[in-house]
Amino acid sequence: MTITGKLVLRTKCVVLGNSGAGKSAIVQMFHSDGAQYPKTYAMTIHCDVCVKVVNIPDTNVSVELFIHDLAGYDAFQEYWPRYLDGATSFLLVYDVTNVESFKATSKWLHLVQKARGAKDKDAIGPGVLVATKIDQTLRRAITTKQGEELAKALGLMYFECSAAGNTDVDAPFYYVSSAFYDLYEENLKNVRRIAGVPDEQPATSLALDKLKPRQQSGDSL
Ligand SMILES: Nc1nc2c(ncn2[C@@H]2O[C@H](COP(=O)(O)OP(=O)(O)OP(=O)(O)O)[C@@H](O)[C@H]2O)c(=O)[nH]1
Ligand SMILES: [Mg+2]
Repeated sequence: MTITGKLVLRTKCVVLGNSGAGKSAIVQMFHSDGAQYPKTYAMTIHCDVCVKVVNIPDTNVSVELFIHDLAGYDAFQEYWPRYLDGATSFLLVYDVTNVESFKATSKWLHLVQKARGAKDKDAIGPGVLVATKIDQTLRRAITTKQGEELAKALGLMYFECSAAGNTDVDAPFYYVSSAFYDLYEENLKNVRRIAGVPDEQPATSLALDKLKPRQQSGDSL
């Protein structure tokens, strides 16, 4: 596809999972390029929002991630649907040292599906399962294999990271950005097919051509 200028795509990316799972730590490390690790726990109240731009390699496309770091504490559950409303991508986080957070992932995925009114998981936009705190090797209760199996069952890509160790925190965000771009391209292709627009021609220019009044034969310019 030929695009002149820069194309910016925007996605509301919700980060969700049990309280204390490590969501804010991941978000803050990603947002600050590894500079800000919250050593002391500060519970998220309602939802924290930040924006980060991810450039898609070898394209002139960037994805603006509007990251919504959702409070996992139960007291906020009546607000979860509101913050999930309009989400088009998500990171579902659990703590590898905490079995409860691992077990709760299906509940969280169900909430995403409900908020999107989606009957099947493919309709809810790109999402990933993120196992965090892998630096806690001695306290680890959930293995990589268990995580991978869960991800497969939920139909999500699996990532492992440690915010404390600044290990692989960016990867799930990059994946979601790239998958969101792929989804955009796929949808654009479908629109082109329906509109009968050849792939090499910019869709916008053709749409404008079609809007021009047709010349009647014999009309002078
Ligand atoms: N060892 C270790 N500790 C971590 C890691 N990530 C977060 N923590 C700690 O885990 C605690 C909870 O982290 P948060 O990121 O605040 O958890 P949260 O999921 O945002 O929790 P809520 O805001 O209550 O939903 C904090 O004390 C962090 O310092 C990690 O990768 N390794
Ligand atoms: Mg938090």
